[in-house]
Amino acid sequence: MKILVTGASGQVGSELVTALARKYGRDSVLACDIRRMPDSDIQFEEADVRDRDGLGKIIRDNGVQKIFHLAALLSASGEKNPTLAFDVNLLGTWNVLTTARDQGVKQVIIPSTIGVFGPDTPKKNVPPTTIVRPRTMYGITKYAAELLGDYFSSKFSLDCRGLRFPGLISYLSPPGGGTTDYSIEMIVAAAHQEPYECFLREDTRLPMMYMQDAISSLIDLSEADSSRLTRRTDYHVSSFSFTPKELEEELHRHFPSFRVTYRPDFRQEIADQWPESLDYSAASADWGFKPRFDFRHMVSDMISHLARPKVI
Ligand code: AKB
Repeated sequence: MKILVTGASGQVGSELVTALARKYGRDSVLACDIRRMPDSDIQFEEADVRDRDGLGKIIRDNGVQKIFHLAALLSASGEKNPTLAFDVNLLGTWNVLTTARDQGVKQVIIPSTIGVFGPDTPKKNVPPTTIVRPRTMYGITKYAAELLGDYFSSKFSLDCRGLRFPGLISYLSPPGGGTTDYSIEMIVAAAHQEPYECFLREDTRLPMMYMQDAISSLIDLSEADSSRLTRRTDYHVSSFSFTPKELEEELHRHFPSFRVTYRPDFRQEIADQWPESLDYSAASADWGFKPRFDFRHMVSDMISHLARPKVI
């Protein structure tokens, strides 16, 4: 089976491609993105999801049967360039779904995000079915992508599945253009023994997850027995929630001289619309979702991969 990953050079894509190659064999994976993946020996095709013909050719020529559609602009980039976010996130998803339908692809997995929530959404332990009125271009396009996935599943029997990710924390590939990116930047700064200026207020509590758990959740959802699924494109997954101040304090345990200053910018308004925590019981009940990393374990694992030896 050939598995296509769009957005393969991004923060999630680059790690998903490696995990899929390990699980199903290198020849089963085809990576595509607008920019080449650094240091990878996985088959790669340069592709822009806005180009339906180019995408169609890649899917046809390679006999693709499953797609992980990760290409997307994140929340902060989406507010800076709403037209590009609309084109990549929404038209790109339309192109992937229509091409998948027309070429008999078996399954499409589309990650979504807590960005679909808006200021009217309850804040704590939010279940998948709740008030969803996003006010960012990222949220609007990702929510529409969830609905398109539902539509293609029921109308054309295309097996579309998806989950709403919280902020994702990882050390291998840098994130780009997200609101939860502060968490990675803060850990990297501490590990490199540099001060950090945080672009969110110190009391902004958001749900988060370590990348290893995010990658497992994508693969587990894709492999789950369809007869057990009670939802399609909006399973919640999450591991823990914390504020910038709590992360700073945890980092102090490892680096007592670490200093953070707070200077909220336009991303504060985005974060203020998102919930503090998610109810992921449907994912646990339907396909056994269970995160392995808690907050402390995530921080110490990040540091073990990032810390530079101290120069004396
Ligand atoms: C972002 O901050 O935009 C993303 C997300 C929560 O989807 N990390």
